[in-house]
Amino acid sequence: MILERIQSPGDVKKLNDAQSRQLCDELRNFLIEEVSHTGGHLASNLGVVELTVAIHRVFDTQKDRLVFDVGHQCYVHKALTGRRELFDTLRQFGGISGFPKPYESEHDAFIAGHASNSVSVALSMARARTLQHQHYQVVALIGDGALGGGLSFEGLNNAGASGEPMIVILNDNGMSINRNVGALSKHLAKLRTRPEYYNFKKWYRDITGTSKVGKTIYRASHTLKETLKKSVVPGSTFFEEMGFTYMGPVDGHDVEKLTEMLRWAKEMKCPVLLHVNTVKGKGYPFAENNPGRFHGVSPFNPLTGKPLQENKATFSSVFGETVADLAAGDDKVCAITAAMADGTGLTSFAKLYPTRFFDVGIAEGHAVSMAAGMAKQGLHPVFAVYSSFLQRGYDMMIHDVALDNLHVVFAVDRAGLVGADGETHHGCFDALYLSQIPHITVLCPSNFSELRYMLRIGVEELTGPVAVRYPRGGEGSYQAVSGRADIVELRSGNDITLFSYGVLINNLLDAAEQLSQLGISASVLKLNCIAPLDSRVIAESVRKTKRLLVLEDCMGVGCVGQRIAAILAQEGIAPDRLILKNLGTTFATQGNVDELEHAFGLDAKSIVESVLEVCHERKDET
Ligand SMILES: Cc1ncc(C[n+]2csc(CCOP(=O)(O)OP(=O)(O)O)c2C)c(N)n1
Repeated sequence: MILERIQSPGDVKKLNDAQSRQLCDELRNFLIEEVSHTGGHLASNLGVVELTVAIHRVFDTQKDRLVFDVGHQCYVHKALTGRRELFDTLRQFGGISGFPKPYESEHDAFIAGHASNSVSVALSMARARTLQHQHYQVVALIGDGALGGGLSFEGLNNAGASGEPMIVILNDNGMSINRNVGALSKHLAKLRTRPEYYNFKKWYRDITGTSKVGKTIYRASHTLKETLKKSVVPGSTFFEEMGFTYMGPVDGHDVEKLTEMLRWAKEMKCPVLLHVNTVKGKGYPFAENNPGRFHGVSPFNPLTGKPLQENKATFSSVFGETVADLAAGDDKVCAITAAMADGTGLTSFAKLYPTRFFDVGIAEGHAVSMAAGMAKQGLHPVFAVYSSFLQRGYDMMIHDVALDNLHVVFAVDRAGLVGADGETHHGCFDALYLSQIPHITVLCPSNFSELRYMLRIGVEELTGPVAVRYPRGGEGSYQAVSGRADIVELRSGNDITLFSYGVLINNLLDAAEQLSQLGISASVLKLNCIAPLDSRVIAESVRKTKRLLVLEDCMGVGCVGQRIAAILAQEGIAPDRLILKNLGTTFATQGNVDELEHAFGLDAKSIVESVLEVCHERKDET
């Protein structure tokens, strides 16, 4: 086994072509085996095996900077940079991350998780290198899906004009999570079938020779070369128009060819774009045939490709069914996704109502502005988006939607802790940032029935911007639909008021039950709407219990608990004891949600402990 002997990228550099090919085969088996246990981004990683090996043959990632876009395709890189033996901890609590993390290894040049920033980051690193008179290469590795995001265009626009030496490797598999969309993706599809421009250039360089005279002719005859090129490879690429030297397209599963191309690109002293054609899921038939399903997988049987656990209903699937039902009754209802049709549950809507379904690509800001225009012209747009990615559309929410009080419904999926994807993917900001927006209504269903109910109210009855926020995965044991009230009392008590929203209400109810067995009677309040905030019921309860605990899985500063505390203080009814349980000021890491809730003291057991502490305090005082 060659893979077992690879301790660092230096060992990869020692391999010849045949050994490199063998290493790629071994890496594929390794990925399938490991990810079948841990879950993770399998298809994207299978697609970049040869590319990553070639990168490590040519570059020194300790010194050179390799910037991953999204970063979900970094597994091979991790396996080759000293972390192979940690793969059984991949995406687990305390284990290695499924995304690049500079704190994990000096080979991880930059944080990644959200798409389309790699060109900007690589350009900035190239600028830093030049300004500091240093010598290293900067490489951005970006997929065709991420390339369609607006931020990529800003990066290309700036980089192409800068003339700064850097390499953008475009990993073009024709896929985002689902089939890629947009005009650029059509342009790439055309380029994919073109003969390689690189071959022509190489031939041209070969005939001009490597001698001093030949090199001079080569440099001096640039115009002739360009004319000749156009006669061999007709039409210019988008990238050349943007100021890049375009190379490719090259077969992304030919490790020798890739190595050669990268060596060539490394010699250039300008922005270079290397276009690489890959197959998402390469080498594992189940993933090749269904790359969307194997984009991000839960543990599966490697022999059958089937998940180890049956797919159960989730908030996303319930959202998908409900929005399709709403569309059946109202032909103005449109659904928008930013490249997340499967993840947000919109697949069946897309099939049922293709003319009212819009996948805009990885372009959350654009999706929000587009929804605003639709609402202005009388449609009923619903933008389904993960909480953490909606961060990209925040200004558009304020400027394009809220200022004119437009009726756009935001279906904010993955609100709260998401689990194994970790820091970059937790939806731990939306409860704060959504609540800041004037005119907005933010609804928080605690179970599937409430999601159905609130979505219908949000689309059919409310006006202005509406966000319905719900978590990843399934519901808990709280099953009732608490109705139209902003706040409902689920349990009455005298010793403390416990208060939360969304699925966390289950932890409060569990805690209240355990507390009652310990002789403490807790009042449990459930907030259906966190903006605007109706504090009357809370104030009443706090007057009685004098103690308040607010449970949330979002950041601490500006959380609902802080807002309530401020309102109560203004009204002169501050509780004797206030316990705010939330994520505080740190980024929550990866892990399953139970582990993370426990780590942050958000689980029933931790709530009981905190309550016992303050209740005993008062007994001690009396
Ligand atoms: C801003 C943002 N929106 C959405 C996502 C979710 N997402 C993760 S990977 C991905 C598809 C990326 O496609 P591509 O760049 O072509 O990479 P591939 O997986 O095909 O290699 C999407 C939409 C994200 N990470 N960031």
